[in-house]
Amino acid sequence: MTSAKKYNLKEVSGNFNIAGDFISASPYGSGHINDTFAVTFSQGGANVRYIIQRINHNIFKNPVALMDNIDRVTSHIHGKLSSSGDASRKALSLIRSGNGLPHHMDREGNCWRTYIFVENAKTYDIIETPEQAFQAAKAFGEFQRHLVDLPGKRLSETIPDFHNTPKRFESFKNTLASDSCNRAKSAKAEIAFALNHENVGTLLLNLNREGKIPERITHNDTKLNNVLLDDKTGEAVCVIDLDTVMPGLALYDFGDLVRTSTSPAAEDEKDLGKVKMQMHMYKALVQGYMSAAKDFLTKTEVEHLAFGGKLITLEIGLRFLTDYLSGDTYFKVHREGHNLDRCRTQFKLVSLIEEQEEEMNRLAEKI
Ligand code: ADP
Ligand code: GN1
Ligand code: MG
Repeated sequence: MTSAKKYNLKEVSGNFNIAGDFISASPYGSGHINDTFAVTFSQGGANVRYIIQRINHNIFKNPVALMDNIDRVTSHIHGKLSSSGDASRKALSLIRSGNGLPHHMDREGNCWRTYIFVENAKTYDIIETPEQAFQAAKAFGEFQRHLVDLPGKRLSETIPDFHNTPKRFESFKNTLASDSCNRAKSAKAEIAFALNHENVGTLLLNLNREGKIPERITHNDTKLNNVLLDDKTGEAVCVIDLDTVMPGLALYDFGDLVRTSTSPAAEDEKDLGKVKMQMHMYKALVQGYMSAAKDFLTKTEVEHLAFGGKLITLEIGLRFLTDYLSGDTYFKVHREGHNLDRCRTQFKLVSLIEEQEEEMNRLAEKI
């Protein structure tokens, strides 16, 4: 979590078109990348909340291009939702800065943005019910469907090669070769696991090159806690965390749902016995995703749903391992060995997916 004292949130929020008086700001959520604050304003006697975020510009090198992506994507989706009730809950709504931009750049070079706070809904770090899995997968499928006809130029790649697994392997191997923090000795089993799985990284990219899997506009960070579920109905309300919305493969999105919504264990659980690939959750994911995406997915995409889960779980595990070896410079960490713990849960899940991959494939065929 980020200290609210480090930044003057009253001053930052004063740069956005928010009516009323600033009341308070506090760090919010459990994201690994940006600094997120819930900010409360008093408007005509009522307290109204906003989400204000400082974009991590060490990771996102061009926050202005990133905000242009988000502006285009959210406007397009709002256009589609405008006839359907409360659109401001169903897609993120940007509040513009005083000079009409979707962001505010402060004197220190920090790029800030503000969203309407989606109330009466929350994110879950750990999956609890198959209904949640269904809802999350349906929401990300619908998100992809809404963007099939986004007009204008190709979206900017906010992090180039984000899901290029072979490149992730390359950078892992370079980090391992230098072992600048002398940590490789404490991760021998994980390093061996990674090196044994390098061949997994190429299949989808090859299918894409062969024209069997198309490039689409995808979310690319579809972990369970990037979708808000309604407190009362449990239905998915709104897909959030749009920093990585850019050209990608549909299976990356489905894959990250498998990674984060089949196991009842936390991403950083130390007891690996708790990590499970629960088939009933997987089934709910396939049903939810297909309910929204079946009309546009190709046969080859549908045939590789389980593979997408294995690939993305491996890739994120590899990224945690690489960050552990390089001294924890990318993901926020809250304890010693945090990234290594995260890596271990991911690799355990990869093994469990491998054991059940055929059954997972058979299940997807039937839906
Ligand atoms: P990060 O990139 O660091 O993961 P997110 O954009 O996912 O940051 O935001 C972090 C958390 O803040 C989310 O998991 C969610 O709980 C909350 N959040 C983000 N945007 C909103 C919003 N518009 N309304 C309510 N909660 C939000
Ligand atoms: C980060 O931003 P957040 O916390 O939703 C990361 C994802 C990883 C995820 C692992 C931009 O997601 O790629 O899968 O952590 N986001 C970025 O939990 O690197
Ligand atoms: Mg997030």
